[in-house]
Amino acid sequence: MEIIQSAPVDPEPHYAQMIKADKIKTIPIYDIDKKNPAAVTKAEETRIERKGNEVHVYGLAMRSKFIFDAKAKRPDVIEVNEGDKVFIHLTNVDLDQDITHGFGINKYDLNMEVQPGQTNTLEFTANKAGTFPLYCTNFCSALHQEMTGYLLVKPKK
Ligand SMILES: [Cu+2]
Repeated sequence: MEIIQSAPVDPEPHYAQMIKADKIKTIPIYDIDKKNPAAVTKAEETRIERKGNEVHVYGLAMRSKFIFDAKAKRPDVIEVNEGDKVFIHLTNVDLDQDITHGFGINKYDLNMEVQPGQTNTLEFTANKAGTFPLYCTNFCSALHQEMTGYLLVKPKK
């Protein structure tokens, strides 16, 4: 076979190949990992909890938004203080086999994947004050680029 064009586009899965359909044996739907104590399955369960200088975010990733705290005025915003230790527990409630979400904060050099049904945790210290956009880093649907939010880090006085 002749390769017509090849380009690196990682991590977005734009490469395509042809294969006979009967060769593919897939798992059509995954389950939510309910054994993970940080898992949340509904918007009502999302929340941001402070314990001293630790902030735990129990959020959802779904096409095409993040919900960190459904009760907040801006459910897609995480607000912390400079110096806080931040734990972002994100559950992907899109259960179709090919809907992997990502979570990235560019200025903090952070990125993680969250597979369908998985709860994954990202831990970091908010050592830079400011407003930082966050976004889904895996192509998940036509509205993928709408899957965004903000990390707000209040400066120390
Ligand atoms: Cu996504």
